[in-house]
Amino acid sequence: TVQAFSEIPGLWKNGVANLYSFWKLDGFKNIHRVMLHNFNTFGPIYREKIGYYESVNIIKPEDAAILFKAEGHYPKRLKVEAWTSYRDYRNRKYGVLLKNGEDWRSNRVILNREVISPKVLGNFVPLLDEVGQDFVARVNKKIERTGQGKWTTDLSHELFKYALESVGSVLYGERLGLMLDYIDPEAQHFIDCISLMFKTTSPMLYIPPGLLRRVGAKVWRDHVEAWDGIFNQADRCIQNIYRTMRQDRSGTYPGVLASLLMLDKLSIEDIKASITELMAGGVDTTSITLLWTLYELARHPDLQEELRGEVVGARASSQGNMLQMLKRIPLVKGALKETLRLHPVAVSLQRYITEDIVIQNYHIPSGTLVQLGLYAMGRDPSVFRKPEQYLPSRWLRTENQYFRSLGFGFGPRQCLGRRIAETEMQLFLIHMLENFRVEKQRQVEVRSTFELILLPEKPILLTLKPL
Ligand code: HEM
Ligand code: 2DC
Repeated sequence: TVQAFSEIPGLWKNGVANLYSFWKLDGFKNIHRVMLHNFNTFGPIYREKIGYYESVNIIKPEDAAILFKAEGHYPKRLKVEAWTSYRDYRNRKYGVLLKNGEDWRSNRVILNREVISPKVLGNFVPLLDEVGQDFVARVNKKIERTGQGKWTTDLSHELFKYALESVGSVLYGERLGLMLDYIDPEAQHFIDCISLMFKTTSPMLYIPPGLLRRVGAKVWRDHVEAWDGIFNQADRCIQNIYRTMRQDRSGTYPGVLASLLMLDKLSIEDIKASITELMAGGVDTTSITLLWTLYELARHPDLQEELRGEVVGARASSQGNMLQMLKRIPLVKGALKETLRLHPVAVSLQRYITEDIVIQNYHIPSGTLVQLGLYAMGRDPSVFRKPEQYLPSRWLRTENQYFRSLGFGFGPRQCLGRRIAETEMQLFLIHMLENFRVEKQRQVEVRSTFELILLPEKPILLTLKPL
């Protein structure tokens, strides 16, 4: 017989007390390890209440399948109140990231066609490939300048620029110029604002932003400043395209923004809101995933050679056709999935379920917030054998992948930037593997820290050498 909702193990009776012990454990920065610990204590399902937010947590792929079957027509994630509070405060529209219900769906359907449908890949690839080539040229220049035939650095700053240049080129159909020596200080400010925005969001997951605003707390003020910087820069880019739209550039792909404006199916305000979200969502996510991937390849030199072999072979057999080449690099794609397994951007996926479900023999009523612990699942030995090992081959066709590859979320509410992210990251690895060997000094393992997204807790130093 099915057990009652109230029988689910966990600490969910006293939100304030739990918030206190969470804070004492430094849980704000360790949410991923706290979740892992909770699964070890309570088993594959537990209930929790921290501050004002209550959820049921699950970890198994089979249970994820049940969760996503109950997400309904308008899937809804945990509401990040810091983000909605800012928009309300400044009277700015929600884009797809924050919309819900029919308003979300109607916007999302139109955006899907321009941003994630397979037909747009052909438009994105040449743009993203050019950015990849420019990154290689930039690294070569840096190596030359050291006079040592190699370059040792914390690549994160370069990767942020690469990511912004990439997403900018597909959104606006033109280059921002971030692969040059002297970059627009406003673009650098935009990058800094995104990091600050994420960092100031995490405490507000547990302490209501409305309260912090009333007491004039610094996190709230910093958060507003960060979003202001993000919106100002995005507005400048959008205005720039809007002004030059009439210029005849027949034949060339004009970018996502111009395509949406010409399509004329969304209001300009809706377009602006979602383009801003895409631009802001496209920086830290892919750059950090690429940094972790280079880190893993540096730790596994033999694997790095194997991937290089695959890339060289794919280049030869596709004769300069990049779309073809992208179909011939299964191990590179496996490496990216493996990175997201061990170092996911999102600690969890969440949905408010729209029907009653049974998970691990417990009844869960419709309306409950259910979280899949993505970080914990990636490290669960009953889901991935030898989970501590970085093995891209576990993602080859022959392996069981049922509800295991969820780094970008699932279903109609999955990551809208997924195609851009995947293509941009694959092209990056192709170019890097074709041109450089990546090495690192011996050092203890780098762990993750939670700043809304998971980030390396300390700088990762890598050495790049020309082949
Ligand atoms: C949503 C992951 C890159 C824009 C999401 C979600 C995840 C995610 C897990 C929530 C999905 C769900 O609830 O099912 C990632 C990862 C990335 C990445 C791992 C790179 C490695 C990007 C990029 C962009 C972007 C490059 C923009 C170009 C968005 C947007 C949403 C979203 C707009 C909200 C979609 C909606 O609510 O309809 N992402 N993302 N992401 N992501 Fe990404
Ligand atoms: C953070 O408990 C932990 O892709 C919370 O590109 C639950 C939660 C809710 C929403 C998640 C968030 C977590 C992590 C960051 C995500 C976000 C949804 C979208 C966002 C996964 C897991 C991200 C990084 C977007 C950001 C776009 C943007 C304009 C800021």
